[in-house]
Amino acid sequence: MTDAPLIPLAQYIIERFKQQGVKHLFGVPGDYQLELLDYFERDPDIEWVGNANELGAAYAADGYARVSHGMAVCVTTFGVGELSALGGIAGATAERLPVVHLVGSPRSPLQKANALVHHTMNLPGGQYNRFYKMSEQISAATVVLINEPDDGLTDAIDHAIRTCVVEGRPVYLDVPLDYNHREVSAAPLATPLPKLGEPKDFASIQRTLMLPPLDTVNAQVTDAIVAAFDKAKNPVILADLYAERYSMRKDVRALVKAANVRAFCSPTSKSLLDEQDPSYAGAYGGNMSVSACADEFEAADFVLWVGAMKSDTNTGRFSMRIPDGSVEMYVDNTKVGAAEYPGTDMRRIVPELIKRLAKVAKKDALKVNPDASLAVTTKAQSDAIISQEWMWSRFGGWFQDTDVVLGDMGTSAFGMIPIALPSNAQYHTQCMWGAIGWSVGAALGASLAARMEDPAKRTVLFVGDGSLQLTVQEIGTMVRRGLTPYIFVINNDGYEIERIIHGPNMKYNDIANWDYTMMLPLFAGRTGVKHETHSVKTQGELQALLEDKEFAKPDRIRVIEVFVPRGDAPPALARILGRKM
Ligand SMILES: Cc1ncc(C[n+]2csc(CCOP(=O)(O)OP(=O)(O)O)c2C)c(N)n1
Ligand SMILES: [Mg+2]
Repeated sequence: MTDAPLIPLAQYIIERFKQQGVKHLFGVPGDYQLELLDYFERDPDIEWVGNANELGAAYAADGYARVSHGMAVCVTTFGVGELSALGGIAGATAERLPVVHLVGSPRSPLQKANALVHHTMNLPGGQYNRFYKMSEQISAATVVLINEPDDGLTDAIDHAIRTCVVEGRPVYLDVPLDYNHREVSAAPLATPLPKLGEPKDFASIQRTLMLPPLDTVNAQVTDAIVAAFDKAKNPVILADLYAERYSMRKDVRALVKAANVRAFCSPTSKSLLDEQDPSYAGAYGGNMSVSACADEFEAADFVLWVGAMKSDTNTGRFSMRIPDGSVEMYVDNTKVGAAEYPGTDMRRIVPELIKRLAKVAKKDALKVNPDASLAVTTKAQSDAIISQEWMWSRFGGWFQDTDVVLGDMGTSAFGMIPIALPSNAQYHTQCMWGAIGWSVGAALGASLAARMEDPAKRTVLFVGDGSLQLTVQEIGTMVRRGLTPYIFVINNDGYEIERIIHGPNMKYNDIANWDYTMMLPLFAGRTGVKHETHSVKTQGELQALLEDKEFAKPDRIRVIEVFVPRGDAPPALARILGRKM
């Protein structure tokens, strides 16, 4: 151990990031972390993505974590920068995404002297604990290196990163400017930290609580699930958001195959299942669902709910109907009817279930309900205005197999719910936290992560005009990084979803009437970056664009402004609000 080389603390952090597969860092520079950024810039394996503001950086980290199924990093400067990021970090908390919020703070002697430096709030009684205390409320771990013993710095950094990936939630890590250059032992780097999605080791907790060994409990819960499934006449699987977050896409798809039953996703877990497979029965969200999908789900006598997420926006305002005796699976608990098995982990149980359910698989469950058509296939009428219902089903036919699709929180998120995606496409939305504007930053991060996997992957963003205006500047970052997403701006002259909820004619639901066709010329500026803009008002125009083979190639960044009328909303939204559109 003593022979291990010493390395600068900043380099230690970088090595831990790289071990987690991080290749890009989002953020905005500031004088309290410029020297930290030097280490990033010198490292050939990690790239700094300068964002336009910190909120955009936090959203980008969120999108990057979703698509890479790994950790992401948002770097900000003390006070002014970090507070700008907090909305995005809180969103990552609500949505369960592993984001490290790395903050550069003033040099330690200044902090120890409680000096009144810039970016502090100039309040009596201490300057330096205020910001991290704010972050503490939204972080799975808060590590402030100045509060750690000199020989505990690498342990503290490791604690932050381990917590981030094990909990799948954001952590806060504060590094005083001078600490970046402190020499620390590289020895701990030889022991990799867990990766996102690796099951927790509950063994010691079980021992402390004097519970039976986990293997015994897992076996018991597996038996109970198999028995309940076997007894059911019409069981279904509901694959939900936590299964997506814990990288269980392959497992849940295999589970559906093994059980040979109809399977549903939820509004927030779209694309987790193979939506082209005959087993796929739609996105079930209680009253929000297409009626054929709801009818089929509600006729089931047993639901195996994998990775349940019971928020209002995911359950059609708690209107899902789950039969008694159904099963809910989580990474730290399983419920079988009224019985609970704390500590049990779906990541360990599902692989077992795949083997066991295959033996009691249902024989004739895959009769496709002829009324359960998932996309409306009305033909385009060349001069007709574009209605929400027509538009979303039309997009459904345009997606390609490996597309990464994002929908912002306005009408877009609801429009996408019933649209069946290609087998390997990904869909992301932020319905739990529900911050408008999230998708623009997230599309930047998602696009970078998708490009790492396969440069030919398309990123497709649907964002309302109101949402776009919050975070539009990240389109500048996309241009700067040579990314080529499709940005569909749904122009309905304001906050339509709000108008439907309340105040259809109130001025507070109006927004500035931008000319969205000017965005790319503005953001591309004088760079010579290729870009393309379209503005479509009729079904015929949108249809022609979506049929154009050149348009389908993601070889440049594109903005497509789509005009839809005020007062129109996707049927899912009308249903959840209990109103007829
Ligand atoms: C950060 C944030 N601010 C405000 C809101 C409230 N809000 C929810 S949806 C919405 C309007 C979205 O309008 P737009 O993006 O144009 O979508 P549309 O419904 O018109 O398609 C607003 C203001 C929110 N969810 N998040
Ligand atoms: Mg709008």
